[in-house]
Amino acid sequence: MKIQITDINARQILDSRGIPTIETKVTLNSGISGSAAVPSGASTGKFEAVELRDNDKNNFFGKSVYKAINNVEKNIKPFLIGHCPFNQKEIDLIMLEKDGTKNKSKFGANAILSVSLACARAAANELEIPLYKYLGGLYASMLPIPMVNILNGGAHANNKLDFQEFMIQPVSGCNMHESIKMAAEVFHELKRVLNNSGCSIAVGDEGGFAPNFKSNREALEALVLAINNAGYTTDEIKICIDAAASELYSDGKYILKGEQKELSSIEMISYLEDLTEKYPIISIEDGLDQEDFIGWKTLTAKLSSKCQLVGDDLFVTNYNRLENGINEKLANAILIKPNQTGTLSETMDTILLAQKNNYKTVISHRSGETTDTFIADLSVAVNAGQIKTGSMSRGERTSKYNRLMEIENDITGV
Ligand code: 2PG
Ligand code: MG
Repeated sequence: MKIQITDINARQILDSRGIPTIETKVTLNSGISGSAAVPSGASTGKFEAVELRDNDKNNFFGKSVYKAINNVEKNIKPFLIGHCPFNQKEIDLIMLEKDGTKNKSKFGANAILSVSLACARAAANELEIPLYKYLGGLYASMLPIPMVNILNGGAHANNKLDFQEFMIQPVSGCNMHESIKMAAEVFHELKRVLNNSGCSIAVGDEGGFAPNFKSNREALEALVLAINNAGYTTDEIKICIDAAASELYSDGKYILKGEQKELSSIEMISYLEDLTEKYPIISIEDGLDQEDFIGWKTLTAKLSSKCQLVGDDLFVTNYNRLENGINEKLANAILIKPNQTGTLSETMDTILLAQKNNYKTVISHRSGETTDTFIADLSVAVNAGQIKTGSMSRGERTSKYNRLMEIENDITGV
């Protein structure tokens, strides 16, 4: 029997912030199906593919996604019925052609991605193999090192912390189970540190604590203390930050409100350099604004030998933007978020381009997530090396860690 797509259905669900998003189910003629739900960002890059919302003020303050759902069922489904789910590229291409825009604004990247990912899931289910094996084949074997975001600031919390994410990376963890154990222990130790100093232990959007620290340094001090209190050294567990600097940039200045600083691009670079000298920071994401290309060039020239410099808003998982970054020597790593580009095929192409050019790849969640674990499988499928998927709390974050441990068991046969 030739396997074909026979039905595609989409529905509106809620993401982890209580905002509507889209979940799509692709059904095959065998009766097998696959579903996927799409996440949503808060600190979105200017050049991301368009997330289509209804803008109807009477419906979830304009955030409902019925237009995207309608596009899946009326404008995408008719062209995919009868197609083979194993031809991922062909399926994605059909959607791109029918949408016809550069930024997927006609159908919405949320609509298109939900079909793209659900199609891959249906295909894996049809073959009765795990998603990571379907996507990555025989060579999909490397579990990523997690970057665990245990202190939230910026657009992800209502505190005064300027930087968005303070993450720990258990670099000495010899496998996923151990890395998760190490990170979880530091997370709990940080809770104790905060409690003891009378700080709030409420969590932000990505499950990290969101105390009212006034400076980035205060946050970094707390992380080092928690790492040590948990019985680890800063050689075993390192720190990664996401400055999300596009959010701080205004009229050519980086505004650090909490620290009452206004920095030029060069001053911001010195500020970051100074932090890397004082703290065990091994990775800085979006240290500068998405269009501060001259700054990025200088930052990369200065810091790339000792620090991973990750482009998130800078590259938005976009092949052309990454290609330009490689040519211009901007950053040395890329954050990969499938919903920034809108199809699985384009996500894979961007990852391959990065890997061919020795740019490190970090597969990433969004701040508005669902319990969908697609990115966990993707990170193993492409041997990404690293994953960023939030803290050791909140189900939409831990679902990915739990899936990674399941994959590890599957690979090692334990
Ligand atoms: C980021 C992401 C995920 P958002 O900036 O890296 O942590 O945040 O989804 O809000 O863009
Ligand atoms: Mg980021």
